[in-house]
Amino acid sequence: MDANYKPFDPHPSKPTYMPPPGAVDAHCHVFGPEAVFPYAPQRKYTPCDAPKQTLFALRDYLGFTRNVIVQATCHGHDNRALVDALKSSDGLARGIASVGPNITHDELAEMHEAGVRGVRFNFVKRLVDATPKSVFLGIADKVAALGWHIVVYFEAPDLADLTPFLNELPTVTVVDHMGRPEIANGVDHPDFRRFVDLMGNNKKIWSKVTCPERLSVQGPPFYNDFVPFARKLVEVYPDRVLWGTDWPHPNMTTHVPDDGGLVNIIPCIAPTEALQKALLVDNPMRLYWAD
Ligand code: 0GY
Repeated sequence: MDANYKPFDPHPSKPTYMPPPGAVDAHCHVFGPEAVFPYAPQRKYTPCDAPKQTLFALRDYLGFTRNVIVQATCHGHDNRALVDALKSSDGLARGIASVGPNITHDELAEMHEAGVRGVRFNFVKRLVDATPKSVFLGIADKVAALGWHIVVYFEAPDLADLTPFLNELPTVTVVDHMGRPEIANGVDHPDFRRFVDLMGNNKKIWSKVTCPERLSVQGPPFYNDFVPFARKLVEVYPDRVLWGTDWPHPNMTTHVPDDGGLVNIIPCIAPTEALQKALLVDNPMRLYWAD
């Protein structure tokens, strides 16, 4: 583990908000354990191990039923820890992999069998070396054939440049953490309006309304300044939003979030039972458990 790396909270609070039956944590990771699944040589950080057993125990403790596990950059294109977690989840976890341009149809089919339903394209410069868009488009065509979708991670200043690429993608595209808006600018800033408009213009684009702990300036326990951003997307596009813990919260520098506290924010961003059910159950089930 890196010297300045902050491990996840081993004893989160029990949330006071109870998610509806069948709720899905649609953004979380497994890390290692390093002794079994070593981190990638080209990684930009070395995390604290965060194994599948700890993730599944947290799922139950927080009142969730299912997980969508997203391949993190510290494991590069080596999806073994992810696939191992999916295989031992009794069908209660689906996965998003990270693959290179030489991935074969047979390798993708094997991952599909384990529960992978998409790939992630990462544009965040502190996490990965750049991949040419033509390479991503080639991968997109391969995974489209399996009915998978694409998850993209980028930061708000990159949205204008990326918009033509996002519109070119042949599949449903899920944007991580609302495209990382600059929360201090407020919800009406042109950068966030651009993102809201992108989802309005392209019905294949979904968003995760995630990561108050990364985006909020006010910080814990209520992350009040994050709420209007997430709530806007939930109310305008109720059938294209997903929620997740982001456990084990890699690369946090300001604080270690309390996962129970993060769950308690859900009714602030999705104020009705119908919106909560769409966000936590119907949307992720449609995208990840359709087959
Ligand atoms: C996240 C965010 C981060 C890390 C990764 O793949 C990753 O390493 O996604 C981050 O550092 O912002 O979604 O987990």
